[in-house]
Amino acid sequence: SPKLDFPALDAKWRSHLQHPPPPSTSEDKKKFYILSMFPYPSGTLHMGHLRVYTISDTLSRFRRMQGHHVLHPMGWDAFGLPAENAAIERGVDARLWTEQNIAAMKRQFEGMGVAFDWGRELTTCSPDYYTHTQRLFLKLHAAGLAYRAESLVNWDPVDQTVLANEQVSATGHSWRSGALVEQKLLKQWFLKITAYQESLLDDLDVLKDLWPERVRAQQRNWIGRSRGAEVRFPVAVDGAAEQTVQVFTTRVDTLHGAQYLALSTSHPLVQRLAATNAALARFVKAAEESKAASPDGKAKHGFRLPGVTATNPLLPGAPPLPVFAAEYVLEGYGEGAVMGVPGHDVRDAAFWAQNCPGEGVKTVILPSAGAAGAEVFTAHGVLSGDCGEFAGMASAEAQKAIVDRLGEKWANEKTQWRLRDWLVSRQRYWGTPIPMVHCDACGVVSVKEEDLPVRLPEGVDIKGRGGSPLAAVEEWVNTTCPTCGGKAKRDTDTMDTFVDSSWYYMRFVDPHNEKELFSKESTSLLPVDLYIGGVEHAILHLLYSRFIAKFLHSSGHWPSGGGAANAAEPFRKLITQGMVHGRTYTHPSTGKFLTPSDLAADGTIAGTDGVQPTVTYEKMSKSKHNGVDPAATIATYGADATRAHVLFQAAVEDVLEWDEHRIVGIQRWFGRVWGLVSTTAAAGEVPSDPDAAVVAETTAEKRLWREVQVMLKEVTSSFSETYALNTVISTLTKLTNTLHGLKPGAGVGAGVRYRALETLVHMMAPVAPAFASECWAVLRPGAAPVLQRGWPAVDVAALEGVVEERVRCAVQVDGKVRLVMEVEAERMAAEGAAEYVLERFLGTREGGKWVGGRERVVKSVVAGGGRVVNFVVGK
Ligand code: ANZ
Ligand code: ZN
Repeated sequence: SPKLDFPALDAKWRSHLQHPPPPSTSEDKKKFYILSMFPYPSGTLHMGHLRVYTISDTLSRFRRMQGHHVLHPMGWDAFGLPAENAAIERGVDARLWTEQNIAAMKRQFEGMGVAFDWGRELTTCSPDYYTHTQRLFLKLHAAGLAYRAESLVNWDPVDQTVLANEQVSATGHSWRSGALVEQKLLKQWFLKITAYQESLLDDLDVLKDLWPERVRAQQRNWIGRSRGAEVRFPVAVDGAAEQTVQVFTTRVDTLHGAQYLALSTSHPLVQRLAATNAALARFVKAAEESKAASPDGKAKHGFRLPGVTATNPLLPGAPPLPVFAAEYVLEGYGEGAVMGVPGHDVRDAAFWAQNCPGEGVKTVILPSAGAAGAEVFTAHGVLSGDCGEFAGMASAEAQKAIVDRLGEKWANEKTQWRLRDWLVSRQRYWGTPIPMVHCDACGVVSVKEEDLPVRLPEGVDIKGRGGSPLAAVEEWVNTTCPTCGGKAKRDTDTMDTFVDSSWYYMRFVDPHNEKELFSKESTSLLPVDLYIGGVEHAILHLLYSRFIAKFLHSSGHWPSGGGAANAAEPFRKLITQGMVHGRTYTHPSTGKFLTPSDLAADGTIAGTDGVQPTVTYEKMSKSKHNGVDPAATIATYGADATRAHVLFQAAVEDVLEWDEHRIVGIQRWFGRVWGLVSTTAAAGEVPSDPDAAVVAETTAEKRLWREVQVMLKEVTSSFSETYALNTVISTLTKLTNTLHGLKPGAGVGAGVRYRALETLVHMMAPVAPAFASECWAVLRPGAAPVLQRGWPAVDVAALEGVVEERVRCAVQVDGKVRLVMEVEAERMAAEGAAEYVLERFLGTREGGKWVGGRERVVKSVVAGGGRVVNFVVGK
């Protein structure tokens, strides 16, 4: 058969593959919206991109063949730091830099054989897009969900500039000036994501079995609902009762065991006392400085507030409790105050042991009534006999009873959330301008919708500008107030790029709409049916998107919200693809990472006498010299083999260890398929009516056709339900081997064999579109291309049709029947049938008696189509 040049095949089929037929608009087609997270235009596609877009392209081709109206768009997450840094460091224009990168990456996409709906392309840094990001901001503002508040930023006192967290070193110094970074209060914009905290948490249930459990758990934690109580403790300073300190606790059932109060170093009481107590002031300062340092040991640092005591409101007559300032109490959570219960909380126990050594520990919760108390028993249980009227109550019951008993004055139930509002102001240049102006007379005023977009000024030299670079662009900053027409100034911050990406998947349904984010009618394409991307976005991007989707639903922009059962969730099914790790060579004794040129041709380390390098697979990085350029792999092996390799090497959610040598396995497979296709065509075996129903006559034909149907069913389910794409490849190679192994006299006629081969090519098409198209053109000259054909339907009759599963086999030893056994028919038709029967026979009493050991069999004969096997035994 003629040899195939795979890169040439890519080129031959490229234009056909890149322009899939436009989705038919017929009503009966079900839509399928498949989306892979859009990339940052860094300029080069890396292995992670190759992997994610291979998955989404394969699945979108499958869905198209299945007859869905497929939406598979692509865009660019194009605002953000790298362009800004290029502008600052190299003086290049951020927009130009971004546009060039986009053009380069588009060319690389073409080489990958992926088909996107380029007609829907969007770029977040384009005014066509960000005008609507600004519109979204105005809508949030009008709904009371965007507000300004003071918040701390990292401030570089030398460069006079705000720094992003990632620009502050581990020791708290500026990456540029080296100055110790200060915290400075700035008024900044927040989006009120907490208004949706309840549904963001509860609707995670809707996503059960659709999103990876790990991602749901991370979101649940991040939102962090804690049900508990607030309890108020009367506090006396130097014997004078003066105020109450409120704590938040999830375990009010342990109140009898409270032995101290602990306050955060920024608690008003601590701050007040520190003003007149130098030692306390030093403790507070040290605690603030150690914030950046490692949290180990921090849990135990405490400072007893002299002369301060607290009374347990439940036990007014009991001895008063000491009060501490403590590092482990967080200022931003609950009340910034904790009731310490050493008997039932691990951190409290450690703190108590360090700060009040030798003092006893109260145990007030027992594992069960009458049981002995355990050391630091943290679970729920039963209240001990020391708990007065509550003794014997279960924790949950006691929590209610104690809050009731304390009454409104001393306690109330309280649900606490960990989620904080979303700080979206960035003191940066390359982002969506915040569409607000500041007027001395009117205050903060929103830009009128009809005046959008607030254009980002371009051609600005932002080199060396501190703070918000936009603040220095005077002709841009100075404007008129939309309300009074007087002089006003624009807000000079830009939005967090996560705002841009929080709604892009909705823009794709109506990307050219100039008037609104998207029309109501176009939302029938929502939600995204399948979203594929990196697990690093498990929290922020996915949570922000869920928030914005819920907002746009409740504000009437997405009226259906995807139907009642969907709860306005933007991404129905989520696949988080694993990372691609590179083959990494290290010197076994020095630990140095080796470059390819450090290795000799035989794989040992060059310049040594045969020292073997250590080989591991690790995250690709320049310093490890283990990066692989997908474009180079594609140029060598072709896009299809590269795609099949990517899919075959690991399950989609697992780490993929990139070992290019293994592509030969895929090449060999393709070669076999090509051999089958070309010999079939050459032998003139193409039936006159290739679409006629398959009629399998012989048992061998029935068996083969049935196997094809079993595989078709499996592959279909892998493409549409389980997403086990690596098993698709192994199933298809298995079928290839079956077809390859068919012997001329095995009872399978040309007709059935042809149809089996054709089904194989069909199933390969989503994975290897160019190669399958070529095979199809050979098998069916003149017919419509395979990618435009429907997905084959499973021949249910063949699947369920009776093919003998088990046959009775007479086992002879030296010509005498010694046992009749039931064996699997399929095994008897395959190679190794005699070994299979012998194995089974030796496991029986007769086998032991008449043969004994395997080594005694000198010859075996399978006869009667597997119904008789004779073993000749040596003397
Ligand atoms: C007494 C107690 C006894 C607690 C016990 C736990 C176990 P979650 O579940 O994360 O919401 N806490 C409250 N505010 C705090 C703060 N600002 N900084 C550090 N810790 C704080 O945690 C709630 C629990 O964390 C609260 O319940 C409180 O300790 C502590 F056997 O109160 B607990
Ligand atoms: Zn005004």
